[in-house]
Amino acid sequence: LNQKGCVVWITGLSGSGKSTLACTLGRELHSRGHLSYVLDGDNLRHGLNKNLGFAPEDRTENIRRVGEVAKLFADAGLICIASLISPYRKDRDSCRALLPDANFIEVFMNMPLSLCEGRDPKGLYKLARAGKIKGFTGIDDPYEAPSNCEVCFPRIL
Ligand code: GGZ
Repeated sequence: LNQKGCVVWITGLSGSGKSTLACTLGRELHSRGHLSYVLDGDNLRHGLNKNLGFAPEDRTENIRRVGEVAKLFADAGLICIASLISPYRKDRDSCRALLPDANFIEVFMNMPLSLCEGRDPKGLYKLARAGKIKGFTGIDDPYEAPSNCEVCFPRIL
């Protein structure tokens, strides 16, 4: 194995395609002989982060933990693909600060809210609009778009 570890951090709204990209990227890397591992926010909330909700301080702690774990994977030489809404810029920047400059690649799923809400694969936007989920990102909780991302889908900033 001759591979330098890094973190690919995928951020964006719920339903913007983060998990799909993470999975596709992992498969593509595998086919090219690279070891990778996907850390998916939604999955980690069933284990490592199951004591956390969606209040701002909980999201911050969620991102902090995943950033630290991602760094461990990168230190071990893997390409760690982290897929979380990670709505607050300061939290993403804290994760970036854990790694050498070239080893943190921030990927922004730049999808309009209308598109994500139109897809609504889990019906969560509908619940949020009905007031049955409070503090839903993009509805009544902010999403701070990156200003310093390395990659932007589908458009270059
Ligand atoms: C945002 C929420 C919320 C609220 C539940 N706000 O698209 P999903 O459903 O499958 O993935 C989303 C997931 C977000 O977890 P993250 O760990 O990525 O969030 S963060 O980075 O902000 O900590 C969504 C679901 O949880 N979900 N309630 N209120 N998304």
